[in-house]
Amino acid sequence: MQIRKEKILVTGACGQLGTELVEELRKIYGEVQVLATDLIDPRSESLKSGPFEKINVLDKNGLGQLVNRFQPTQIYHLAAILSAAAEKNPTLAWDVNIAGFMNVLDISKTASEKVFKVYSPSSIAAFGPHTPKNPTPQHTITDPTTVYGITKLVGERLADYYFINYGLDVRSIRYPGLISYKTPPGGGTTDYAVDIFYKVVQDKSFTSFLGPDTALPMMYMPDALRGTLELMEAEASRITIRSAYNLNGMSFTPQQLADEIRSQFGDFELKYAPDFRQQIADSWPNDLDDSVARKDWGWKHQFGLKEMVADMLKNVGILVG
Ligand code: NAD
Ligand code: AKB
Repeated sequence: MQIRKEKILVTGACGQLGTELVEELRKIYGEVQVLATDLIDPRSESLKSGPFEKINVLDKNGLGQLVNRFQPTQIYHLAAILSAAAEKNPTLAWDVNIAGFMNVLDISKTASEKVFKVYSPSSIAAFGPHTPKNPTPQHTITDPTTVYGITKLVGERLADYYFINYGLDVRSIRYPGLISYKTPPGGGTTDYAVDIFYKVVQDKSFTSFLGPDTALPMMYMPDALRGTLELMEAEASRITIRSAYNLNGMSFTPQQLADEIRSQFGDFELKYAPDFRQQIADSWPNDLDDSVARKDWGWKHQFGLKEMVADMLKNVGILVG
């Protein structure tokens, strides 16, 4: 059997997920094999360690030319506008999240050299107030009330459509809120669970924009990276879901997170000032049933709340001195 040498193009590479995913992909496939792209200049040194191109995913001609020039075998499409930012500019969110994804799908299906796999994440935001919350099944009611969630649901349907109608090997995960320390989150509703670590370590004080009892599904970045790579490496015959897989990590409320941080770090001032993001969080699941991902390609998370808090405190402590 001939082994294909993978070449990977990543859109939205400067974001919270992209920065770390590019690092992992370059470790596996080699630095020059992974082309990182974004609308903005790279912020981290690791992104500058290999090829980088500035590209707007809405520029279909420019993106098409880049794909024909670089000839990726896989595209990781991460460019997006997240939930809270999307509520402030729904038109932009629709354009980037839907038209941008359509551009990637169309270019992948017509590229001069074959694009074998496309990855484009979905989110717990694809669910809505009538979705069973605890846990949320793989197949269930999806009635998102945010523009971000609507675009994620449409993206799921498009992924399935391109697989069925054009045989494009599209794969996706409904990520919970991602918690990490290397790159700040990009304007989501789950961002509080990252911000709290910086505020506690720097100021010993944190004000949560979600109320104390708001339970949301969350995942530590190392699990998200591993899950993404495992899904992309799985045999195509094992992938039964082309829209997006539920993937569970942990579930906690701001109060539970604060209690765990207190037990490991010490006391700090905690206040609550819920804002418009409370309504968004209230429409999302509390916890996910990820049994289909476990059965299909062997997914299993490693980080629970305690382990995640210990690692975040250690690394944020180092970063802020
Ligand atoms: P982010 O906001 O941190 O990064 C998105 C990147 O896309 C940014 O660097 C931005 O500059 C870029 N971008 C925006 N518009 C663009 C355009 N027109 N052309 C090119 N680039 C553009 O987001 P993230 O957290 O890294 O999310 C990556 C993907 O994962 C998204 O699809 C998001 O919906 C999904 N996701 C993330 C989370 C999370 O908690 N971070 C959870 C669920 C799903
Ligand atoms: C957001 O809060 O918008 C993201 C997500 C869960 O999709 N973190």
